[in-house]
Amino acid sequence: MTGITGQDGSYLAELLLGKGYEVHGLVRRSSTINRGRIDHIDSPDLHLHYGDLTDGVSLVNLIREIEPHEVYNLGAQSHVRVSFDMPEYTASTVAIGTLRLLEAIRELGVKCRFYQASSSEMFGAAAPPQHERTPFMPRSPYACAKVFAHQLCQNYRDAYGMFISCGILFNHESPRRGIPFVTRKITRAAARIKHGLDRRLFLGNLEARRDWGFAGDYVEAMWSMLQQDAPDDYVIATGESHSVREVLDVAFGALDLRWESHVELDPRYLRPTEVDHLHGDATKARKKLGWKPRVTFSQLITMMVRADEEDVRATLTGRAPKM
Ligand code: NAP
Ligand code: G4F
Repeated sequence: MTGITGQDGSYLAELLLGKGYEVHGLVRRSSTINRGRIDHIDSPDLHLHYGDLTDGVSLVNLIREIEPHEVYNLGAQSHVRVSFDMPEYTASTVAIGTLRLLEAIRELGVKCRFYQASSSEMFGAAAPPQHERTPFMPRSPYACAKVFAHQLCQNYRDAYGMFISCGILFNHESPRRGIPFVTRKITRAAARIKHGLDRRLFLGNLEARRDWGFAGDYVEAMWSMLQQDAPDDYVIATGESHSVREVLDVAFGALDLRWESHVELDPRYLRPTEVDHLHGDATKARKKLGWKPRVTFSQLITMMVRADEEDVRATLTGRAPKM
């Protein structure tokens, strides 16, 4: 698995270990250890290996050594706003990183099933609701790179008969979501404001609408895609969309706060091109995979607020916050 230290990777690792898998995760070298999301996993079946999606040699060596039965490609520079500042690096991890990994598998002749983390961002400006046949109209370097990776996967499936399935996942969140993403930025700020650690929250476009689900539900769909008789592509979404403003309503409301007293607009968080409205139609996944989301929008945001409150309490009492 690439991206094991990320939000989705941590939930997927738990799911696979629970099913009796031996899990091998690729981790990047960094000057500090960055494994907060998987530190709690205590299993002899979890193995971590240094590697990087920008380093083809490391991918070849790992595929040769591990000979995996299933590969989940979750690693990415996954922040859309940052992709405008670092387009080349984003393309190198997201687009060419996928190519490097597929080529390693193909060149070594390893027979495995491959899951590609495609994204609803690929739909960009396409009118909602978006489904598997909706044309891609990407609006950021990140989305362009995901379109490249997605179409490359489809090409390798057709050209070489590889078992490659792409999950076109709409936004999914959790208490493990990275702090720079809007839901977590809001739930964390609300908790910190409630307990006196912060006073203000700076945000960009409050009108953008997303189809937000719970990451724990979404990793089940990833696994399920690789258990089918044939590879295919699936949209994974809740079928409901909400605005950033509504996230503020639920998060601050859960703490009896008025967000209007704390939120300020900061143009730094606006994007050169925005995706206004993502709203997925996951009918195919429901029919073919039997997949449906369990956690509702307000349950999700409230769950995140409660977890962030727990972290604030830990900070205030001198314990280490979980995330
Ligand atoms: P995330 O929390 O940002 O995690 C990204 C993971 O990729 C981290 O483990 C990160 O490692 C790793 N990574 C970054 N650059 C890398 C590189 N050069 N080489 C190897 N690994 C690298 O993302 P996520 O939310 O779990 O999303 C997982 C995947 O699904 C991503 O591909 C994302 O683009 C895609 N996706 C996400 C959503 C969503 O709403 N969450 C929706 C659709 C698609 P570090 O921990 O070392 O940074
Ligand atoms: O939380 P976001 O940064 O998520 P975004 O851009 O939708 O991307 C996420 O979901 C994609 C799936 O559709 C993934 F592929 C991708 O990897 C990532 O996980 O922003 C959501 C919305 C945007 O419209 C943004 O403009 O919130 C708006 N927003 C308003 N203020 C903000 C902010 N976003 C961020 N990150 N920070 C703000 O201050």
